[in-house]
Amino acid sequence: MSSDPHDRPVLITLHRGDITRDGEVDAIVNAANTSLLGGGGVDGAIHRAAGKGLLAECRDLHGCETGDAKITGGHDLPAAHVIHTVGPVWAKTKAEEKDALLASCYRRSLEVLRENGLARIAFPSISTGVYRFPVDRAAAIAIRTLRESAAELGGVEEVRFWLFDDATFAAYETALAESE
Ligand code: AR6
Repeated sequence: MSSDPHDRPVLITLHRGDITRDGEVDAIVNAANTSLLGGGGVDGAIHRAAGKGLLAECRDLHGCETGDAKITGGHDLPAAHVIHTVGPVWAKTKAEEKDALLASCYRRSLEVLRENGLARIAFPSISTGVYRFPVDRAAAIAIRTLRESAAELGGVEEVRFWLFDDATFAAYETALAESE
């Protein structure tokens, strides 16, 4: 057995509730849209809790492509940073691009985390709300991509999921159990 921490699978934990209240990670991830100027769902909750300073900082980012991620400060949030990523809209994405674009959100979020010297991150269930990506499929992609990307990048100490409802929690529980 090796004692190199990079050889160990990243710690992934599942939580019920509101991601905006998590002050124990370095960054929370926002399931944003390409404008980065706010919206409903978790995006709306993050902007409400972070205050107007977040919107002002987002304006200077000039949007974000689907599958990419950009970082800001956390402003009034307990977490110091927000990583904004844009998931695919299920109905508007070509069949062969759906899974890859969702995987890219998780991979790019971890890359941005590590590029900024950060180690602990919390995610919502990207694309499975308004964007209607099927949650079982999304959960499997999320867990697999995070395990692979964390192993490649190194230095990721903790990945948390904040899941809002029973069906979403159950989907991630199954995906996590199947990945172990
Ligand atoms: N904490 C954790 N999870 C939450 C929270 C919260 N405070 N609020 C909602 N969820 P969605 P998407 C869950 O629609 O599908 C926005 O308008 C929610 O129950 O927020 O990627 C953006 O501006 C669901 O399980 O994100 C975009 O236009 C999950 O978070 C669009 O929605 C994701 O649902 C993005 O759609």
